[in-house]
Amino acid sequence: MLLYSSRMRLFWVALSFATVATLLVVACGGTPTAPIQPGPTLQPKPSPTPTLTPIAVVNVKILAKDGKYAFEPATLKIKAGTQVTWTNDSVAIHTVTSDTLIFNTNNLATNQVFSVIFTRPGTYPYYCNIHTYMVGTIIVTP
Ligand SMILES: [Cu+2]
Repeated sequence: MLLYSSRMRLFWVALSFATVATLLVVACGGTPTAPIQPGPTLQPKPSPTPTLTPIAVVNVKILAKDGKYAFEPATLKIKAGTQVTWTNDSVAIHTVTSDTLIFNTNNLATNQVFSVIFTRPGTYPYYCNIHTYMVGTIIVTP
């Protein structure tokens, strides 16, 4: 009698394990019952921003200096609304890449230019993605 009851308990234990295992398989491999989440809705394309007219244009040269490439001037203080134009005056390829990626260029070949109009006061550090020692900062005051 004791043996039978013990076997019965084993049976039930085994059965419940089997049930749990079945549920797990269904949970893992079955089709999800939750509705499929729709992908992010497409945002309407923003209308083109009106062309800003800068209050001034300041140039930064990308050049070779003391055997290294550099942004010249490396630190530039400007008023909000000023356009900064970088010109690659070296024979190498460079980028002008914001640390926070608010602006970034493709590779700038010799004599290629890149411009940004800075409208918001703040400090904007940037670097060259090819020569990461090349760094610069634009400081924009109100
Ligand atoms: Cu560079």
